[in-house]
Order: sequence, then C-alpha cells, then structure tokens
Amino acid sequence: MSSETAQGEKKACCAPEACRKHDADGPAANLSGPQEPAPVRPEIAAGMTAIPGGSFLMGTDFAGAFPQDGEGPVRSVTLDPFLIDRFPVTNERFGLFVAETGYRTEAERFGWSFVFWSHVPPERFAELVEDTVAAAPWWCKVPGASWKSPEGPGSHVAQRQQHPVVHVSWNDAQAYCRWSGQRLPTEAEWECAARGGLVQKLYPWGDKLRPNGQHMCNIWQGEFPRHDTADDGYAGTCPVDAFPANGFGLYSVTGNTWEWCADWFDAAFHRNASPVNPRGPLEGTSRVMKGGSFLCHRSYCNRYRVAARTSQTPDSSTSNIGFRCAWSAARVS
Ligand SMILES: [Ca+2]
Repeated sequence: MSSETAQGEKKACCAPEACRKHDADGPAANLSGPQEPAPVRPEIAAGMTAIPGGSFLMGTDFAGAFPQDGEGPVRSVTLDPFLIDRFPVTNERFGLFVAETGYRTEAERFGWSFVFWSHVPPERFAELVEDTVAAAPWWCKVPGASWKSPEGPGSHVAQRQQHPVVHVSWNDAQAYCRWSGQRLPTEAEWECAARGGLVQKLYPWGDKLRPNGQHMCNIWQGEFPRHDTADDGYAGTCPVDAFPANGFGLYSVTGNTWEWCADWFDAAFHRNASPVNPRGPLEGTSRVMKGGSFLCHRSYCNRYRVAARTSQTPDSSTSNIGFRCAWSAARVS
C-alpha cells in the first residue's frame, strides 16, 4: 500500500468511528454528575506526577509526519503547572470506579464495541462478529465487547488488571474524572508531559525508535494488518509499566493505547490560537487522541510519536483507546 493511501485512511486504521445513534434515554442520561469535581482521592493523587509550568516546543515539522492532521508547525506553548497520571487508567482502577458507582460504559449501553480482527478467537469469529468496517475490515463490530470483556462474551480482564482500560469512550472518561476528581489533560498538557522534558524529539525517549535495538513501547511488528510478530513481547495491550518511563516518570506514553484528551479536534485551529494554556476549539465533532496504539506500524501509521494526533467522536470505543487523567496544580492546597 502506498504511503499516500495509508495517510488518507488514517481514521480507519487508528480507530473506527462508532456512528452510534443516541436517543433521549441513551448514554447521555448516564453522564450527569456534580458540577464541581470531587476532591482527588489520595490513592489517585499518589499516582500523579507534577509537570512544571513554562514553555515548550509543541508540534513537529518532521518530514514523516501527517500534515493533514495539523502536527505542525512547531510553536512555543506556555502552560501553567499541572499534575498528570504516571500511568494510563488501568482495568483495576476503572473497575474500582465501576464498583463504587455502578457506571455503565457507552459500549455496554449500546451493546457493542470495535475489536481488532485477530483478537477475536478464530473458532468463534462467525458467532461473535456482527459486522466489519468497510474501509478497514480488520475492525470488527462485536456485540457484548466492553471494558470488562475486551474481545466480547467469554473474554475478561482478570489477567489484565494492570493493562490500560479500553473500550471506553471520551464520555466514559469524563464520567470517570467526575468520580476521581480529576480531568482529562488538554492536548498541550499531554504532549508536554509526553515529551518528558526533551526538546523536539520524536519519541518520549529520543529520536531513535529502538535505541540499541531495545523496544521502548508496544506497537506493531510484522505486516499490518495480517501478522503481528509481537517482537516487542505483546500483540494487544500490555501492562502499563512494561516499558521504561520517560523523563517525567510517565509510562506507556506512546503505543499500547491511544489516549483521549480534553480538546475538540481541528487540524488548523492552533495556527491562530493563543499559545498560553491552549484548550482547542470551543466546539467540534471529534475529540483529540494522542500516543498511538499497539496497532501502529511505520508502514501504515507511525503515530506512535509525541506530536502525532488523531481524533474520534466522543461516543466511540475500541480495543485500542484508553486515557489518563490530569489535575490543575492550582487546586493543590
Ligand atoms: Ca506489540
């Protein structure tokens, strides 16, 4: 496949749009909550790290980037100090939220989610898969797939407690934040934290994907989408601490799962926006996602870079989208 074709299909390869139909009694009714966030729980605050305020160079002019995504131009962005989770939200932590609140995710309410084809047990493929995405047939609509049954009925997360939670929509992440007392990071905060204090490097650790031949994140090896050799040790998600942390102590920044950010997505908005604590457009149709996932491969989608960005509608869920949370340092007493 040519690179031009691959770039043109970025939405389908990164994560398919759910195109779910809402009604008055749909998932939105599940999302009401207090206007003022609850205090951050001590056990959650303990898992966060402080990112100093100041300026950093956001975006990239890298020749291998995706200009249509709005990765460039490089610009100086200034942020107030903030705190951010060192790890993506795990199945264990999300399970605690669900146990305490009874929350049902959008995938559970709509009754299905998207699963990558090779993760569906082949002997049960016809039974479990209702449909596939025309532009990306490796994405399967699986009734019953959810955060606690990532490959549909019969699968579970018992042995994946320290993996990032998946099959969670942006709306689900917002609901979690209302419980935890946190909020989603802005895209600028996410990228600043992901860079780990390095300046204009491609990855959280530098410019070389595999320094000294060492895998530094969970992405795809082999021929996408047919055969993942899992040379990095994992086909699918991996524990959030499976690879080294970056300079700010953040784990699982690139690869593993995409992570929702607070901002609405626009490919050009930032060109004329304020560079001080940018928050993205006031409205939009899809939310920013950062970091890439275990499905990213340089032959098709090299979005496992800190400046890379994509988006999805806020009710979408797949087996490769998760999130981590932030907190404003000004709220620390
Ligand atoms: Ca992998």
